[in-house]
Amino acid sequence: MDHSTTPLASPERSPLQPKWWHTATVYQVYPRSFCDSNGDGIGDLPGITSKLDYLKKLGIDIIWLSPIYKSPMDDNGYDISDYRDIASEFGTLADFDQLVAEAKDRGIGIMLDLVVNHTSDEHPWFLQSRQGSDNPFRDFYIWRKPAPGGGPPNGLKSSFGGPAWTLDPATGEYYLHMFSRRQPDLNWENERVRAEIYDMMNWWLERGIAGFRMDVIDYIGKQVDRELIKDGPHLHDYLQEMNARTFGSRDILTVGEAWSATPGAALLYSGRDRQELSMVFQFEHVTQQWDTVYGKWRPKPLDLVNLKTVLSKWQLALSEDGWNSLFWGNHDLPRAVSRYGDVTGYHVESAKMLATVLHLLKGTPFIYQGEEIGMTNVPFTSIEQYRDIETLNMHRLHVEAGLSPEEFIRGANENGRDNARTPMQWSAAPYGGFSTGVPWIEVNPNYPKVNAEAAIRDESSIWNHYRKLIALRKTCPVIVYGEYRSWLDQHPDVFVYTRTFDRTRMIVVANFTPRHIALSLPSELGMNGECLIYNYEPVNMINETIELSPYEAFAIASRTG
Ligand code: TEU
Ligand code: CA
Repeated sequence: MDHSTTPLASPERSPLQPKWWHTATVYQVYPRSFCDSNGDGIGDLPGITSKLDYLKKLGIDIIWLSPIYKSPMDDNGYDISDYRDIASEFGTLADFDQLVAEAKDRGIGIMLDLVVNHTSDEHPWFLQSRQGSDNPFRDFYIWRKPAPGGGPPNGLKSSFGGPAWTLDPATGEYYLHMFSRRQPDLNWENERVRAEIYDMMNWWLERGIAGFRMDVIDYIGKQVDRELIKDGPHLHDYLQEMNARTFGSRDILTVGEAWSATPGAALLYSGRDRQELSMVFQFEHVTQQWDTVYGKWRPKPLDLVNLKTVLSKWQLALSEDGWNSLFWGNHDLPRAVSRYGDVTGYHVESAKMLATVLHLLKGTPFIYQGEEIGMTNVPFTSIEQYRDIETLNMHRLHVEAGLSPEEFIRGANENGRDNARTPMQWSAAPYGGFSTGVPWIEVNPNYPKVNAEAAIRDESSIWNHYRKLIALRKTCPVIVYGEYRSWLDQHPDVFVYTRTFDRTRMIVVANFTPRHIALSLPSELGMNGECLIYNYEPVNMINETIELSPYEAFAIASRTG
C-alpha cells in the first residue's frame, strides 16, 4: 500500500505492510572483540570481513556494528571524535567499504551505531565550543553557569557515576555529560547541530549501509534545566525530522536504544504511521531483575513469573502496531546463558532453550556475538582484569562508599559490561583464535571447549540450534506474524505460549529449571503436529500432562482447520 495515500491524521491505521526486517535476524558485532587480523590484540574491520562466511552460514541478515569511528576510546568508541572516519586501530574507510561490499555479496547488510547524544571531548566541535562563550560552536554543547552558591548547576548524575557536570576552568562554566566527562552532550535544540548530524547520516547512507542503531536516543529531547533527560517534549519531533531528512525515503532498519521506553512510548517510536523508527530496544526484562538500591551490581535471582509478565506485556502491547526487538544480551549486558540459563549443569540445553523462547516470539531477534556458541560470563578475580569505564568508575565509588571489593567483583562478574566484551572464541588455538597477539582484554578460559570451530562441527551444538531457528523464521509465517498468547502465567518454572496465524497454531514450551517437571496443560492446548525445534528429542504430540527434562524446550506447529 502506498503510504502517501494514507493521511496521517486518519483515525484508521494503515494496514501492516510486510517489511524485510520482519523476517530478518540481526547479529551484533563488538568490533574490538570480534576478530583481530593483524596481531595487535584489537579486533578490526578486516577481521570482521574475514568472518563473513561464518555469519552467512549462520544465516543472519544484518550485522549491527558497535561504533567503528575515530575515537580516543574512553568508552570503546561510544565517544566519537570524527563521525566520518574510522578508528585507526579498526582500519580505514577503504576497509569499511570492502566490508559493506563483501557483506552485500552474501546478502548481509551493515547497520551502524549512531551515537549522537554526545561526542568525544576531542571532537573538533567540542574543542571549538570550549574556546569561549562567544565561539560559534559554543551552543553545540550544553553549558551552564555554576549554581548560585557555586558548584554544579543542578543535581543531574552521570550514568557512569558522579555529577553529570564538569567545570571548564577556561570560561568558569560547566558542560553536561550524561556519560563520562569525555563524552559531552550535544545540544539538540540547536538546529545547526541537527543539520550536521543529518548530513553525516546521509553521507553514510550513501555508502550503502542498511540501518542505524541509535545510541540512547531517548535522551535527545532533554530539557536540562528541568532535569528532564528521557522522553523530553521534542524527542519525537526530532525523530520525525531526522526521518524526513535522512532515511525516510530508504528501506532501512532503524532501532533506537531507549532504556526508558514504556509500551506507549514504543508505539510512538515505531508506530507504522509515525515516520520515526522501525523499532526500539527497551530493557524492562533486564531492569526488573536489578536491585532497587544497588542496581545491577546486586542482581536479584531470576524470577520467571516476572520475566514472563514483562515479555508478554510487550508482545501484547505491540501486537497491532509497532514492532518488538527481541534480545537477551548486548555489549552492555551479561552473557545470556549465564544470566538466564545454567552454565555448570546444563550449558547446551539451557542456551538452546533460551534461544528457542526468544526467537519464536513476535519481533526481530538480535544475537550478540558469541551467544550462538554459548559464551559465558568471565571469572575475573581482580579489578585489574576489567577494562570497562563504567565498571572501573563504579568500583571506585562503591568501594569508597563501603562495599567490599570482593562483593563488587561478585556483582561485576554477574552483571558488568566486560562479560560481553571478552574476545570471540573462534577455536581452541591460543587466545581462542581471536588474535595472534595478547588481546586487549583476557579471553574467557573456557575457550578450548566453547568455540566456534567445535560448535560448527557438532550437529547438536548451540550454534546449529541457532542456525535452525534463523532459518525457521524465513519459512514459517506463524513465527513472524502469529498472534501471541501466553499460558500458565503463574507457573514459576515453565514458559508456555502459542502463536496463531492463518490456520496454523504453534505452541512453545520451555522449562527454565534444572529439574524434571511434570506439567498439566489446559485441554485446549492438546496438539498433534510437526515439531519445529527441540533440544532433547522431537515432540510431535502433547496431551494434558507432559514430562519436561531439565531446560527442555520445543515448538510444535499444526493446522487448525
Ligand atoms: O548505553 C546507554 C546506557 O544507558 C548504558 O550505559 C547503561 O547505562 C549501562 O550499560 C547500564 O549499566 C549506550 C551504549 O550501549 C553504551 O555502551 C555506552 O557506554 C553508552 O550508551 C554511552 O554512549
Ligand atoms: Ca587488530
